[in-house]
Amino acid sequence: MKRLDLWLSICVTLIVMVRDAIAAEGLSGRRPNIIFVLTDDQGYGDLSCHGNPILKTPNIDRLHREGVRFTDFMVSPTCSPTRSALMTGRHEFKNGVTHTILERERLTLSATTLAQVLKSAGYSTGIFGKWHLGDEPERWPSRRGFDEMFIHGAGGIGQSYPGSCGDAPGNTYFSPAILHNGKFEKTNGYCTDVFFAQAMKWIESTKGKQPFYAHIATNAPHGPLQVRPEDEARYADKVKEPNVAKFFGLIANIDDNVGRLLKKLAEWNIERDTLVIFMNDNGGTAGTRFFNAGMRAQKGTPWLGGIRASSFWRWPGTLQPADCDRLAAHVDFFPTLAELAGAKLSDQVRQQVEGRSLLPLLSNPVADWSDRTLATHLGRWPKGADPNKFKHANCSIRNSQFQLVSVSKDGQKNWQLFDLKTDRGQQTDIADKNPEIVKQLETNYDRWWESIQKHLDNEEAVGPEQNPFKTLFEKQFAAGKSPKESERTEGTKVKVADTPKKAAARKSNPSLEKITDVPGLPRVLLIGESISIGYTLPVRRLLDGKANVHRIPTNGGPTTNGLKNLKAWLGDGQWDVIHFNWGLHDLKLIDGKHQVSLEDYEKNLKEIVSLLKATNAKLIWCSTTPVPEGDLNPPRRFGDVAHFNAAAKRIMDEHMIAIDDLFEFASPKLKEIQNKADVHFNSEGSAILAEQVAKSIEAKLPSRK
Ligand SMILES: [Ca+2]
Repeated sequence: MKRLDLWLSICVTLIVMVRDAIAAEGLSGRRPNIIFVLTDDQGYGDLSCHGNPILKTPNIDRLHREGVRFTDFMVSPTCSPTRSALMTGRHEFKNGVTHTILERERLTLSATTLAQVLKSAGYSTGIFGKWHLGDEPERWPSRRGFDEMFIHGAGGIGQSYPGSCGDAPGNTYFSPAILHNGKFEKTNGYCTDVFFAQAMKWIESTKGKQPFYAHIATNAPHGPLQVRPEDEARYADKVKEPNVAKFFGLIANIDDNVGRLLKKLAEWNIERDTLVIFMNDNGGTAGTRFFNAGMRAQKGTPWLGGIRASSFWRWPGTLQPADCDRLAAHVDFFPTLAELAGAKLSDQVRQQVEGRSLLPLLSNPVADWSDRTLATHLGRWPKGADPNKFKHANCSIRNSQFQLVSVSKDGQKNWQLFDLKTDRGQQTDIADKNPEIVKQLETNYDRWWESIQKHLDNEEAVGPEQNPFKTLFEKQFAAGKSPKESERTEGTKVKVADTPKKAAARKSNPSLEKITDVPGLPRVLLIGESISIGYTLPVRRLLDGKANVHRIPTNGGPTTNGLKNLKAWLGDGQWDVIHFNWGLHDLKLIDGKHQVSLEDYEKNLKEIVSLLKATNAKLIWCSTTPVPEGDLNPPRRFGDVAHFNAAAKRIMDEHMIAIDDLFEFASPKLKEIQNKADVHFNSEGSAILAEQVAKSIEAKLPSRK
């Protein structure tokens, strides 16, 4: 009898497996059009279909209602990592992607992208919006399998970091200049509207000829929360926090665009030939304080709230609407679409792909799905650091039931175990009671960590001196020509008063430009924030013929930013004198607290000083200039400067570093030289400060031979 039971159970299992295989086979090679909508920094809870009590997303909800929705779908904790996994079918670290900036956002050139695979299978391919896998021309999507490219640079519109990662200068969410097949176009309209409009225009031009893959990746609702006023107004009286109203407004605008897209598909009568997929790229952000679907933590963490995403697959007439609770992930996207497209994968690409085709689950959401483990790691260790020291800093490994999480500041192992079936909010650590499960998952984690080591090829990468998007933008508009009609985005008009050239001239700051050395003169580096940007040009003039006065290519920001970027700013060149300041940003108040605490400021500055001393340059510390009394925007307190300057002075005295006391120097004449209710100086003030700075630098210049 027992034997008969066993046989019966084997037969049933076999029948089920064969049925699932046949159903999946039915989808394999069906070659639908594919539209992928990927939003940036929208959380799982930022949708009405996921229970958000205020936000209304009727059109994305429709994708949910009419599609297969994966309810346990894993992505990475931040932007580029998820995008690289989607594009390659493997974990981001195997693509060299361990950050979102610092050249560590660049997808290794040795990977084959999903777009290349789809193209090889006869698809036309287009990308609209965010790429964030490398801004250098050889890394553009147009070189990596996309026929049509319409993208902004960096991780978001208007962002710029030292090295390769940066958008066209002067861009905001309104009418940004967008890189269209290698040329910038000045658009006219709100970014999300522009991306969807361009995608729909392209779809219209290509549909019916061959199947298409349209990759629409919005930069919204990622901050800065530059929202259309009418969208913000939809939520301004519904939530207390203005930022949440803005954030919801950004999502409402995306939802409107999804609605427009669905309407078009119906109009074109291609709904039943088109698979529309919707996802978000990492855990929630501004909306999570309001609603986080019962999960713990947000973007940038290995908790469920950092890595669980929406994943809706709508294909009317083919996919039956249903929830699928099987454990799935971004790495499954590539093999799923490749199989749908009937693409033939080379052995090399097969080896690249770690994910599984989801076709069996799309055919039958309760199909057998053997358990798996998925590793997560935030990355983002400091540039130049040994990744092994951060092995357990912000990581997790999970299977369908358990998640093992380690979060620690110093990289020490700090495993906690959670049963996701009974404790989705991750409130009860059950590691002590389940040593075997911990051990098993940890073994998997160690093996995984080992496997990624040889792929970390961006860690030491040095980026170009200037963001490639900026270089190209300046080159394109240097002749003073406004974009030709043919270069403009459909339905947009360039305002005569705001040509890209004028916008560039307005936004680009000559103080930040690179200078060419006059041979034989000593080399000076200015490091500081906006105050030093203000005096850079007059200092340069005052030391003309005496020194080559360089400055860092950006606002130095707080000490945390300095630590991150100092090596890149110092470059390989020899410096004779470095004149530096930090403090004005550290002491800025955010929610009533210093952006960087006084204690951390002191710690960071010590580290900075030791890095600077290693250059063998003569160092000059410049004290932070006075903060006026009264309400400032952003807020700063009048009295704080003294404390920060005192902490800095202690360090400089200890290291016998010269001090250029601009605080002392500027204080008696503040009324004349500083702007009203503002930390900045008027042009006369900058010139006066420059005299003092030039004087202290000149005293340290090497004597002429
Ligand atoms: Ca993101």
